[in-house]
Amino acid sequence: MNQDPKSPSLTALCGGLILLGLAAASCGRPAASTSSTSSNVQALMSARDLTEADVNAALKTYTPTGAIDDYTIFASGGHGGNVIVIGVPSMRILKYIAVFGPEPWQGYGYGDQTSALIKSGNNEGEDLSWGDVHHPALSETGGDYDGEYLFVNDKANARIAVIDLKDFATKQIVQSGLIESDHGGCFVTPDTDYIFEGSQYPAPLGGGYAPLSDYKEKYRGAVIFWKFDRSIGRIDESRSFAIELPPYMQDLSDAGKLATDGWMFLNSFNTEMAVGGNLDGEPPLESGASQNDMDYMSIINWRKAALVAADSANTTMISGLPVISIATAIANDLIFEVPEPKSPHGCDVTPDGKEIVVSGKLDMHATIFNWEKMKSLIDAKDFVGNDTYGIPILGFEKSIRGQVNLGLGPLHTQFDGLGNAYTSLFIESAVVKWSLKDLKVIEKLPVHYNIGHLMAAEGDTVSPDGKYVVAMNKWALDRFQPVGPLLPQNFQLVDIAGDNMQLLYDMPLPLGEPHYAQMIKSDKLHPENSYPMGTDPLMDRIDPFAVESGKERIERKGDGVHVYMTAVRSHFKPDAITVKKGDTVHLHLTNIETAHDATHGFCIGSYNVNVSLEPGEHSNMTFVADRVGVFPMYCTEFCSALHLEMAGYFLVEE
Ligand code: CUK
Ligand code: CUA
Repeated sequence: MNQDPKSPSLTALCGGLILLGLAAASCGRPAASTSSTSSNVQALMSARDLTEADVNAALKTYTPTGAIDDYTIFASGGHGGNVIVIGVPSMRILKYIAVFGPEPWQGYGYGDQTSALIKSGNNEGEDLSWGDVHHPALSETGGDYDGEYLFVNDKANARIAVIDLKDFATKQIVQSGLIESDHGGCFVTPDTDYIFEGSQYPAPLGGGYAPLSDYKEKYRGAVIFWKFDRSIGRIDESRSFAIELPPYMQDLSDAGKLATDGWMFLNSFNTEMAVGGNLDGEPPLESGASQNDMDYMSIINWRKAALVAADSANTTMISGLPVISIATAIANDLIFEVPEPKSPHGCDVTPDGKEIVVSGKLDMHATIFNWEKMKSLIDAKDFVGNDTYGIPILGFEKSIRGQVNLGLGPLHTQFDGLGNAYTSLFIESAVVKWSLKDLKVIEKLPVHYNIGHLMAAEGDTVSPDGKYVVAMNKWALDRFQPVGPLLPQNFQLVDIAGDNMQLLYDMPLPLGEPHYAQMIKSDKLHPENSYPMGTDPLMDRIDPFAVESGKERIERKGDGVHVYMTAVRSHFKPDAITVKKGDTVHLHLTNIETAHDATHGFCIGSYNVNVSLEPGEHSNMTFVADRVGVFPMYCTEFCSALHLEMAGYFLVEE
């Protein structure tokens, strides 16, 4: 239970309740009885063993029925391969956005279009059905979230997905084949010209075999700059490029903004270039990779690199991408390195773009790199040496403004726009607030437990909102009732508006590990209520097989039986379909509803046919009727009073 000596008095709390009651009356709900509120609250508090701080937290998060959350979180679903949409401060889950794997309840990965989408991010011939989402990035205009698009990476398979926030649906998955895993992505440039995807574990670029003994010669990292074409809402692979990197393990990156616009910063660990081999008496990878006191942050001039890449004489095509070699990058002053303390993880550019905060898992400090200092070293070609691959190295002491001792296991940093920074302490299980002005620690708040990332409201923009931080904790021991050996993840909502950080709410998240999230003002999001009739959401166009009301039919053609169907409350038309064994069946189904939320599902049991259609949406399903029988087909959404009657038969005769 919270015991916060600074919590407001009960009188003030009741004042808050009265205000809530009055506000409620204006939206049609009964006003709280002011005379008895105080004693009612007292009774509730003692019955539930709540402190004043608890009630205070409850008042700050409780969101009455019909009220909308001020902020919306887009959180990675980790190895669930999806994105979770959450309201703040209520912490109510609003949606799962299917991305890298099938989501049966949305019919995602079952119809022709979304099945092809999942497979489209696959250059190696394996049918991937999952992804490991780490870093969602909202599209930006002028360094602020604009609410139009969301990008996420799949670390395991080195893929990037584009989600349109017009309908909260995945539109595109790209995989270059250049790299085998990614982690430094997604991060966007301030106007979303490019989406970065930095590799994590080095491998031969473009695939292929090389023994670990050839690691330093043949293994490489890379950062891919995917060109985003906002006019079509898709990545333009033909205008994307990459830069080859040394075989360090690249980690997080961030785009410069304002003062650092045009540059990017990319951490690395394992500059030792250890490769493991513990069964053969070699040091295990993790200790081999933790020998050096310093690793390197790469400093990359992406804007100039885009110009260099535009001339094909400067690049080599690998896996369909023009790649700038390390040597060409050095020759064109595109890449520099600066030492950074031991096994760094987080890399966060301050809102004014003037500094980069880096923290190392094995170092208790945050290091504040100063752009003015680094830029003058770069301009003066004042280097302390070169790495194994010839990349110029800036002096550490000359590049930093200072360091601040934060505690054990500092990982990621966010900002409130008031000159404060908030850093997650993984080992210490705390959020530490510190001042960017004087690099002094202000306050620590314990969290439960093992916090990875944290996110602040509009926290990655040029103008963070402050107000809230969410601690994304990986362990949830003793926070919720036990549900077996595996507990949920724990998102903890923290109020940062006052002088002291106040823990408001624990939210269990029973899904794959959500690494990162971004939090945007809800009023920046303008999703649509329905689709233009017959829309294929993936292509953003009227599907050529879209079916109009009155034009339903069954046609036998050279490539099989085409069934043109509509769905509307409460029937499918046609509702009886007979085909012959061995027929290829093409079901073309349009939901001809126009009302918001009037969704219909469609399934044929035993044939693995399952789609979900929002109003106006069209889907195509292709399958072979290879089994004789009578197969009920029905609507899977309780859409109307006669929902159970929204059914029919799919018959396969000999
Ligand atoms: S990472 Cu998971 S806690 Cu992939 Cu951004 Cu740091
Ligand atoms: Cu349509 Cu139930």
